[in-house]
Amino acid sequence: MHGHEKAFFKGRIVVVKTRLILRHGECRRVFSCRETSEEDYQFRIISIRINNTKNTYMKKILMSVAVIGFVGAIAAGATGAFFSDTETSTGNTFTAGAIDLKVDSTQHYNGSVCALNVHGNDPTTWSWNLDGAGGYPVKGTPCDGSWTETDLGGQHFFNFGDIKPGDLGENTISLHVINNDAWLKMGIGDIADLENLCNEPETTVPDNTCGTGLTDGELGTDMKFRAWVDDGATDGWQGKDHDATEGDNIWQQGEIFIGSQTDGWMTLGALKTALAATTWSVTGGDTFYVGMEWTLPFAEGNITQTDSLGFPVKFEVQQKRNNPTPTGWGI
Ligand SMILES: [Ca+2]
Ligand SMILES: [Ca+2]
Ligand SMILES: [Ca+2]
Ligand SMILES: [Ca+2]
Repeated sequence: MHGHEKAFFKGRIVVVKTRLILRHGECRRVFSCRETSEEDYQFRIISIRINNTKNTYMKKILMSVAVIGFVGAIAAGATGAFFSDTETSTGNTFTAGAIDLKVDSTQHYNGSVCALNVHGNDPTTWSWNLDGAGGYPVKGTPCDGSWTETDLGGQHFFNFGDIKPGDLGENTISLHVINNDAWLKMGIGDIADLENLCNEPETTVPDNTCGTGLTDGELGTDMKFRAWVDDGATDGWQGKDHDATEGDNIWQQGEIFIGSQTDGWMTLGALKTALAATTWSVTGGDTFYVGMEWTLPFAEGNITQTDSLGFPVKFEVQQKRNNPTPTGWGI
């Protein structure tokens, strides 16, 4: 212990439990150093020996300890290793559901069906599958009242230019709501019941309304229509595999006519009113069938010659969720 300054320190000055991080090269030999990483040293002050340089050397030591402590504090802050954890939920998205109505139609006329590609190989050709009752329509001639599921554009449910007393037709309309439960309404738009011109047989009847007004024609009163929910022998929609009379173009007992008529037959104007008062509930994904039948009875005569009856057929759906009492229909 020769040369130790005992006037200031009795025995050894021992500084323990002081852990400091220093950059490489700043290690002092008065400390025992242990390499902890490629660049840093972690060490512990083991002892400070004091020789005979008295206060000057003691100050250096204390200064050195102070500097070491300062550097160590910075180093500890820069390389802190707190326990931590991070959790991330990716791909959060709101996507609006769809209420998209698709419509298809199968048309019957005097017992013949407007069918796809019945004759020839053109997959886009629709024609009557057989001669109709009374020889009309003619088998193989074009027709346009049937189509597959689509948004409506230029399709016509009814597009006949030569109907006569005794004619009978029907369209089965399939409605597909993609892909949510919905309220559904069917509507008849503005009706144009036109006279067009009064030919000699009409004036002979006589037809006393031979003007150009929207109600001067007689088909609006003489033609009869009826419509029904074509849900088959079992109420509701089980699919054709389970209820073959669903969407079969035929009214069966138990299928409900629109309106209050026992046999369903009424004028187009009356059907329009009845449909306006009717709202259906449709389950998303189900196919909802409506049958709509028409006839110009034999009893009606010459007063309807050359007359025409024009009208839009409309469908509208509204979402069912959060909408228990649908209002604001556009049709
Ligand atoms: Ca008239
Ligand atoms: Ca059914
Ligand atoms: Ca049916
Ligand atoms: Ca007329």
